[in-house]
Amino acid sequence: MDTRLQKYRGMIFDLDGVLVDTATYHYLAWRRLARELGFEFTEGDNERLKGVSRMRSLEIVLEVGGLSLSDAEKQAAAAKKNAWYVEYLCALDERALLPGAKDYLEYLRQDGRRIALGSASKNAPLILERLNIGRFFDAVIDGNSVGRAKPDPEVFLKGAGLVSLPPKDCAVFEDSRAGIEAAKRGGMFAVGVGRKELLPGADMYIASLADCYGKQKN
Ligand code: B16
Ligand code: MG
Repeated sequence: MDTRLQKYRGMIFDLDGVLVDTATYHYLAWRRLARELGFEFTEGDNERLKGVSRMRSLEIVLEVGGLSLSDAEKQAAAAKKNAWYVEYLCALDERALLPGAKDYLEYLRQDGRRIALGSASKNAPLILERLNIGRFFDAVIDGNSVGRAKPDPEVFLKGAGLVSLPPKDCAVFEDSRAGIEAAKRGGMFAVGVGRKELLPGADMYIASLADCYGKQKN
């Protein structure tokens, strides 16, 4: 087992990119919107949207297309994209869980750790239900419950508060730069899920939660 994680009593997980791969569905919906607006949106462009709120994502998409919309048009475009995204989410099931996610959550529960979700997504409750993993979480903080987006630490500080632990006793698992920055600003241990070059500033790096689980078993 990795001794660096053993001492944290609270584990806070980002959702998209850590527990589940929904980036593909976000991509399909943003690309559909871009095409309707008359431009192409590539998978490379989509990388810029990871961990970013829905409205900020729309601004990035519009920047790629060189378009500007009024506030009312932006609201309508974001709602349209979300309706398509939610439609795609209906195809989601446990197979979309990333390697090690369910095993590691099960291990942590049995070990008596407190577990929170800290996601920017307003669709987090639906995704947890589709993946059948809601029972693992003592607290769920998502895009519906925070006012300030990552890299503001609000989402993780609320998570620590809801599991009644000080930030220094919590480890955060994140796949986005903004999320790593939020965890550090909140005074937590930051585990980068992904490559060090893409996620500067984390305290340790893993390729997926399978790395933690494998080490826990040995
Ligand atoms: P929604 P996370 C984030 O989730 C996604 O990474 C990001 O691409 C998305 O724009 C954001 O949620 C908002 O999602 O439109 O469903 O509210 O990584 O913070 O779990
Ligand atoms: Mg993420």
